[in-house]
Amino acid sequence: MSNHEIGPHVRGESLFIGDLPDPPGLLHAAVLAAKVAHGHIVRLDTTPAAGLDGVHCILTAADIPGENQIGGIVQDEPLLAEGEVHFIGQPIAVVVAETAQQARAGAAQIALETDEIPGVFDPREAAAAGNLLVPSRTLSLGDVDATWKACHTVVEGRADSAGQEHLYLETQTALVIPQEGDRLRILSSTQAPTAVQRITARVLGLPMNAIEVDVTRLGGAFGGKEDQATPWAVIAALAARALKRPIRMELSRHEDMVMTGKRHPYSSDFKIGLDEDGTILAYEATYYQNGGAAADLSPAILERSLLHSNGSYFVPNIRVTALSCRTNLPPFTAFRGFGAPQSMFVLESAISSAAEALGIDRSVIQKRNLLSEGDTFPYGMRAQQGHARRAWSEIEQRFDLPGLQNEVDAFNRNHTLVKRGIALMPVCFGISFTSTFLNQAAALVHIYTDGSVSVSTGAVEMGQGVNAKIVGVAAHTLGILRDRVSIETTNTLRVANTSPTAASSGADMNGRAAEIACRALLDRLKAVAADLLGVRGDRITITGGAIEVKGKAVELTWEKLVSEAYLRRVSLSAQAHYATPKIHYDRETESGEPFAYHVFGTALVETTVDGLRGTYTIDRVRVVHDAGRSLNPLVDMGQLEGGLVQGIGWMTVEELLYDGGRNLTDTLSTYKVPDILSVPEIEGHFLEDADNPAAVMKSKAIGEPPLMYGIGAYFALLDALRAFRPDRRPFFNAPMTPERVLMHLHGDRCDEDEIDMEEADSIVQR
Ligand code: LUZ
Ligand code: MOS
Repeated sequence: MSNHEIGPHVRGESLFIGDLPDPPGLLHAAVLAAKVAHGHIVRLDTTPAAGLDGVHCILTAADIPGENQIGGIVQDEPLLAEGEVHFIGQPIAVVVAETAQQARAGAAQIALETDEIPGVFDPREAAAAGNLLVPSRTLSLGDVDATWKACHTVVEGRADSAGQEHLYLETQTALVIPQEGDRLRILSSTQAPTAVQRITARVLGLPMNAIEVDVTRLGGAFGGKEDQATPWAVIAALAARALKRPIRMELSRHEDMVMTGKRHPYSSDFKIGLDEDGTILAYEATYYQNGGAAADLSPAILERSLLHSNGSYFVPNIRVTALSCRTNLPPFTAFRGFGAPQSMFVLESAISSAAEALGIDRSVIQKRNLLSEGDTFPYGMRAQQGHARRAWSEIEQRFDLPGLQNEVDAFNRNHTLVKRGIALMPVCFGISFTSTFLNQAAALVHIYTDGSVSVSTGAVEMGQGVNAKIVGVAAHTLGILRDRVSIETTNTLRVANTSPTAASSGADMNGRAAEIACRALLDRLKAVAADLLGVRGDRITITGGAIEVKGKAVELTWEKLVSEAYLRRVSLSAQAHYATPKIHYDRETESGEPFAYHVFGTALVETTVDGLRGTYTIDRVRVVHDAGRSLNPLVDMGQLEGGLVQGIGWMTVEELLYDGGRNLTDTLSTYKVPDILSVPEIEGHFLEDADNPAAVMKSKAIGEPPLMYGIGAYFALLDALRAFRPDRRPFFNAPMTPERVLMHLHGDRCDEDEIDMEEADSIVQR
């Protein structure tokens, strides 16, 4: 079975790290984690655990041979706490035992005393106390201050969105096998093999060439394994080094939910100014990002929030400020969308408030302000394709919006206990890592003497289908059938210095690297064929494994050609590197061209709300999405559907709750994700004739953008709520749980307790 085959995968035959047979001598590691959100460690006595059955050793910060530091962007995060703890779930000690059960039992016996210090959990409180993870940043275009007085209507308000648990099916896990000497082989469920390699080397005090990281596949990641797979692999490596035994480290679901970071909650203020007709003249926002106890990827996520503050719209005067606030919660981290969903929710909230104030439909404002070709983004880049408007018009053409609106209005007139709502949600998402240097990838391609092909790249397969896409690119480029190509594990010995598979760009960049390597091989093979056939190389084409001269089939086959090339001592291996061209960004001036291109699309969301129970269904979502020339329409439709449903979950039923620093939703019985029964009818269409010159085989990235269509679910629900209670102002506090629906419809206040709308909101109208 190869790494990209769907049949065996859906039959459950794929091997994840947890499925691999135990190597001889295997031991298991478990961690003792902090039980208070902020405190001084006053006693840490491991002796009660040391004598337990099966326990081999207990490691603390004092046993780290290199640096006790796992921070990536900012070096502010110890692997194991020393002196102080900063969040519940922070690893303090590691117990290694014969079984995972014994290791956990050992951790429970360690005598730990912590003197609690007051913690901070609210990002606005942290900001007020000057507790930021990195300095705040402001992005601006035009002159906001000078524009307010020219506006017909100015609305201010507040919008909050909660965090989100990744809930990848496979929890964080690693298996480390000591090799000769100091060398370690690490099997890790990570999106970032090189980060695991680099941080392990740093913590163990070894050179990177002593560490091999191998990744076969992940059981889901969604950003949760971009930075946060690392500590578990490093902990296992630390134990493997200390004991010279293979070590497994696997978080239980509960440990994973308690200890690992999630999507950042944001609390934001907005101010929007418009003309009478709904044209947005000015927009201002401040985002308070709840960063948790260490920087992790928060600074990059905050940057992406700023770069998506204008959503799919042209906003001529804009000023947005983002603060990454340090709190005593597990460091929040990458999650599909990477800060863009949060800032797009704020703008959509502002648009809703403005629509309310102007007495027009929010879709009028949305449509009027959509980006056109050549419009400037707040960071100075220009919109290169008019696909924001194209996708919106295609929604209008395909789905008869006025007809749907009439149907919904009629339904709402005829029903008192149940109401329907609709909303449109345009998405514009920039493709490329915002840290320019990460936009590079590499591939290593071998053709074996039987004509079969082996491709290694830096891309990690996490269920998103990147291997299926790269097989397609390699087979197409070489002109052979897909079944001749296999994709190998992602391995730091074969492909070095990999960027994380993230930012939706895995197939884009690694596919391009594979394409370049395959072209080099093809050129060498064509030269051999030209010589064999006595024709010029440019007359030869290879398609589906058949060789043709000027379109006519010849005797020579792919297999014979490869074998002949080998006999002539022609290299059948190629390595290639790809660096996304042109992109640049200047953080001093907050301007540049950070993205290779943008992905566009629009969703039309329909919902029905039960006004007695507060429950609702998301009935149907129809999407027109720009996938460029899709590399693999089946995979892309899967990403569209999966991303959409994950976004709907974030906006509706997934409610991450904390009591101080304690996660109250740390089990599957208290944290609800959409199940198959709650999935709406989904109708996805890809824009036709949307070739993208800026990516591999004219495709577009797809991993993240569809998540943001889910934001439409929140506003469709608000639309239905307005049909029940036109007297109540909309509130912007996601997720829109059934409890919040009930509070809005029947509570004393028009919002629920956390936000005082009357104080937070103000409308100035001339
Ligand atoms: N990761 C990252 C990402 O390091 N930089 C990014 O810009 C990004 N964007 C989306 C998802 N992950
Ligand atoms: Mo990501 S949010 O790891 O692309």
